[in-house]
Amino acid sequence: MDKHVIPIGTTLDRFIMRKEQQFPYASGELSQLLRDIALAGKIIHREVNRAGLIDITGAYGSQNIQGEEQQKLDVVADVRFVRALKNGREVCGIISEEQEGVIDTENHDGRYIVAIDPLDGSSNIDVNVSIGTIFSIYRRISPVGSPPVMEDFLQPGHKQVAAGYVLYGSSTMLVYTTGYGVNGFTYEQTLGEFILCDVDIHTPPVGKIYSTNEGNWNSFPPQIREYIDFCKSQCYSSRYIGSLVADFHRNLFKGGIYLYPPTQKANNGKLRLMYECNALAFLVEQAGGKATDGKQRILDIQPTSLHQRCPLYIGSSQMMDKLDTFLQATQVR
Ligand code: P6P
Repeated sequence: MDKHVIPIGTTLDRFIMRKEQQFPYASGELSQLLRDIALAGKIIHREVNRAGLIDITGAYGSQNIQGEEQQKLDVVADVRFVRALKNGREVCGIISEEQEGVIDTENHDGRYIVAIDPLDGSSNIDVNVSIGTIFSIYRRISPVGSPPVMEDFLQPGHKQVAAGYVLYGSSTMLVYTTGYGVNGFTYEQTLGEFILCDVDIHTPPVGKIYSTNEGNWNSFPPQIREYIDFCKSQCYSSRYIGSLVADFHRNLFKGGIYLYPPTQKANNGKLRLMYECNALAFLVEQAGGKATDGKQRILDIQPTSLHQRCPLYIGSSQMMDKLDTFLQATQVR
């Protein structure tokens, strides 16, 4: 077997080690950071899977920076990931959907920063629908040895060195990229290991699924309504779980397109650039797909604030190209 081929069944630890051997300049810090994220994912897996058995479902009783009702598991996930990243010592700073400002880990020698949505889709927790963690990793810009600064975080998505998600579904999966393809690992809880199950994932260039909340139809831009009508004319299936990671993961494997356009409630879209859109855009491009905000590549957006939102159109390349013909069409009425 080609020594560069890493077989299905390989543990995440061994996969990371083998990949590191392919990049002699790698210092092992990013590898350790990925291990820290996987550890936190295992802990959240345990909490999510017993959520109904302990008093950990339901609202926490406070709101996050977005003004959204925090779920108890939201807060638990945020605490767990921040603690794992602090203890891992590779990360100098974190931004989280659940916290307003920059989290200084005090690891000022850490060379990386992390943007994270600790538990996306958390409103689905109480009804046992799949939820997920989304993460982006960047190299810091400020000097090693100093506290993190805002410019460390306000980097465009094309500067990511790694990104991925943990999907807590019928099985728990870790899917990530370091810019050299996308690989998927399933958590084998009896072993406590993430096991390689999907090697070098490529999303089909076309699919027959479109995902959007059609309850927002009346406030969708006309070009989006016309595109959705086109999807219906092609007899595509509408599949929308209301949990971004689950919707994205299904479309990644089956082919499809996910749309969160501007709406009356959210005139810049609902999803957050730094810890939702950028990570998924990096993944989908590595898998052969595309991601835009309707005007530009998500990964080219220059952030101006930590929690800024943007419209998100993401999925199979040919479906994204078709959408673009609708978005570019001048509306002659
Ligand atoms: P809506 C969950 O709150 C989330 O951020 C994503 O996981 C999901 O895709 C989206 O919002 C659902 O939003 O407005 O359709 O309920």
